[in-house]
Amino acid sequence: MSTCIFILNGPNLNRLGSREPAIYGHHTLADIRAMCEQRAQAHGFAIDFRQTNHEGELIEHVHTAVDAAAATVINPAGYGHTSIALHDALKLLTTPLIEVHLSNTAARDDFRARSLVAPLAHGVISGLGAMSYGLGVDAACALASAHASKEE
Ligand code: DHK
Repeated sequence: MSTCIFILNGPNLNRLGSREPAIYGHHTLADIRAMCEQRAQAHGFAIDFRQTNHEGELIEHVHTAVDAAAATVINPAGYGHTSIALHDALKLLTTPLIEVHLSNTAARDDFRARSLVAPLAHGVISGLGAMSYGLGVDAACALASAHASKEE
């Protein structure tokens, strides 16, 4: 079985740290990556952590996760609200999927209330800042282990 958790990040998340810190916090994406790596290691998993500002590239990353991930954590950022193509790509996954958001999207603009990813996810963690990722990794590792033992 794969022991790699894919953590995929959509547009503008490379600007974390300086991007609207009152909403997204002061942690950079590099900080979040290091935290996810530690967290996954504690569960016996490695991570493959990716970010892109391009929809097609995000879909390519999902395709790689389809072939190689034990589970996937995704912060689709703006594409989660708009991208049918991303939704279709995520449908290819046969391993667990967790959606994470730094901010509480339900408490923001109306256009952020709809997620095209959430109906495909095992769970959604939103509004806890960098902690959303940490909890997302914990959940992904637990679900990946459960999924692998079912497959045996
Ligand atoms: C990040 C974004 O870039 C927004 O487009 C989403 C999400 C919320 C977040 O909270 O992590 O609406």
